[in-house]
Amino acid sequence: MGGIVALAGGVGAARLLRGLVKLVKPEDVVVIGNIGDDLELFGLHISPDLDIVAYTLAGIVDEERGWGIAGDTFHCLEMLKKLGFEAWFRLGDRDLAIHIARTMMLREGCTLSEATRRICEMLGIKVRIIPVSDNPIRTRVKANGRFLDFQDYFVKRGAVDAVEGVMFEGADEAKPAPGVIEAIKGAKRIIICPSNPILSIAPILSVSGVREALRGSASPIVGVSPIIGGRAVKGPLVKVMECLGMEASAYGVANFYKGLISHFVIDRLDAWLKPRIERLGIKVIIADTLMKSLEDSVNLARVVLEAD
Ligand code: FO1
Repeated sequence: MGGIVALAGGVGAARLLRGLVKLVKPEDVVVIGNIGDDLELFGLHISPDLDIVAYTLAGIVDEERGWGIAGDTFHCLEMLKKLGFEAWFRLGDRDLAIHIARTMMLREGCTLSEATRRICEMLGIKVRIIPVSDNPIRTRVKANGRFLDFQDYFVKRGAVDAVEGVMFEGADEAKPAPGVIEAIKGAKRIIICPSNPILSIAPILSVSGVREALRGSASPIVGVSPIIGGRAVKGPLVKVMECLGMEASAYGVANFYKGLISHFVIDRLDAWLKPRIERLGIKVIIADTLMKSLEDSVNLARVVLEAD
């Protein structure tokens, strides 16, 4: 019997996963994480989406922000600012320790997936979190006629720009990290978390062999809509979809995953879209998809596990 595989971006994915591990053994869950948001700052390798999932599962995430470590301080960053360095990416002191540890492991010759496995072990996480690739993939967002690094677009500029295109630099050469394809092939259920399909899930799908392995799977592939009532729970998804000429709705997300997912969980507010989504050949499950409390996460995870 295979396990459960989840394709994951950041906060939305982490919130679903914290519910999932209350219903199934964490050892049976493999998370395939997005690395398109990774960046290098102060000589350190930062993997925001892998960390958001890891901190959430370790129970140390800053719940309000959804990223970073609860109760963290920012002394190091403040000092760097005094020294004249840019401090737009809010790296807390404890968070920095993780980036230092990861960077040291990478310098010693570890792959990103090995470093991630070791960090997860140190944090007591039993879920296996695998970056989709050990090769770098960098999401670049085209705005005002030029490509910006993802975090420049997202954090530094506050995602205010009209998006003219998105590319995943390095994706053509990237190979799936060890365990990624095997996990998909052996999975009894695959979840596409409520993450941004264009900025968080597409970089995962862009790695050679991933899409094919998903298409070849006979198990249910259950997507969860990150859009509720025409609004993204977090981030610039609606604006990005509109800019790229897509319908910014749960239907638009389902259409993006057409041919890939067997089931799609949409919010009650979007129940009216069910017939249209079903015409895409996708089974639709209507549920409460907003995850504020742990109970919300568990309830949504149950819906995802029971979809058939
Ligand atoms: N998001 C922000 O909006 N502002 C930040 O300053 C910021 C810092 C940060 C530091 C570490 C980390 O792991 C994540 C951080 N994030 C921050 C979140 C992150 O950049 C995005 O939410 C993801 O890349 C999108 O999934």
